[in-house]
Amino acid sequence: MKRNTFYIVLSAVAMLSILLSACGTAATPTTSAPAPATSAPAAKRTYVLVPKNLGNPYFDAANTGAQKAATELGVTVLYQGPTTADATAQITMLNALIAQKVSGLAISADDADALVPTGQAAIAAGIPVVTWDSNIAKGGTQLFVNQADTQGIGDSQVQMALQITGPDGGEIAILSATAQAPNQNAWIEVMKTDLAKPEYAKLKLDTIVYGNDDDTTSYNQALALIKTYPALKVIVAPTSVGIAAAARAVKDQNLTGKVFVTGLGTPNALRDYVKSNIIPEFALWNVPDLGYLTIYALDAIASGKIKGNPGDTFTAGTLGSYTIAPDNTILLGKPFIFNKDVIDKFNF
Ligand code: RAM
Repeated sequence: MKRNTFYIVLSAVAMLSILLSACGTAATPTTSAPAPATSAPAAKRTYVLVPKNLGNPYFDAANTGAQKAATELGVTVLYQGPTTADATAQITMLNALIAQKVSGLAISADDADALVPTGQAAIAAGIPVVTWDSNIAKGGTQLFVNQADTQGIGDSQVQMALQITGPDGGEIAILSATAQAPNQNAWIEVMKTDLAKPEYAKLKLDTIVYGNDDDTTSYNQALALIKTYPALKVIVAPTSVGIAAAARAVKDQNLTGKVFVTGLGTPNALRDYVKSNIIPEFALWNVPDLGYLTIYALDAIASGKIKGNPGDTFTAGTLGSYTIAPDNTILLGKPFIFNKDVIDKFNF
């Protein structure tokens, strides 16, 4: 791919298959909660945007978009999450929010299966549940707001790794978030399938390690990778916390130009590493827009405008109209590729 490539170009066929299969392993149910008999007026509706963890710039960026939507809709959006990306902590917090009878929950899940009963309990209590970024498995959510198609995100990770190594390939390692993370695990499955294809035969995956979306753990994991695999060429970190920590480890070890980093991350956190070529390129989507779309989707259900069923259409402010796909998902768009040519155009 050329350095000035901005969008990952997906073929019409790929897009169609994405729309049909959208979130892969994290498919959502076709059942929806009944809309509350009488919806509270907008001014009284309080939603909670729940990230995997607090202190993560990625989720903070989503919250800026969520707050913009809240202002436009005249609703309140609280931003509450566990301090670590831990499903047990997230469930405890969600149970408290259900007991408080908030008007709706927008969750980035720390575990696809563990959160199903919690999502079901909220829905049974008449509290609409929408997932975004990282999905809850069947039955635990009414709608998944997918940031970009799972296949496209996974493909982008191995494509970037090969561009960085060049055609001769070399050793790569994956530094992920948590071992239970629904979104990273779905992307890693795509990456493994891609790596088995002839076009990626020159890339050798040494290992997959987990930094738990914690900066220190991710940094230490990156150091361990560098030490354990002396021929390692690229650390692929499909997590905003992991990619920044891995780049810092490479810089601190004076390995710039020898070990490279790529993956998914936020432009502000990675700008310097892109310019120093530790991260020649990385991918992401418009995170503020993801938060914005999520709150519009949640409000459409909570206000009774839609039930959240496949085929339902709603308008998400300046992003326009969305129709819920047969698998109960909506798709924000395509991932972007960020490199030194374009990174200064972004500020989040
Ligand atoms: C981290 C989280 C999040 C993921 C981004 C790319 O912030 O794991 O779920 O989407 O990275």
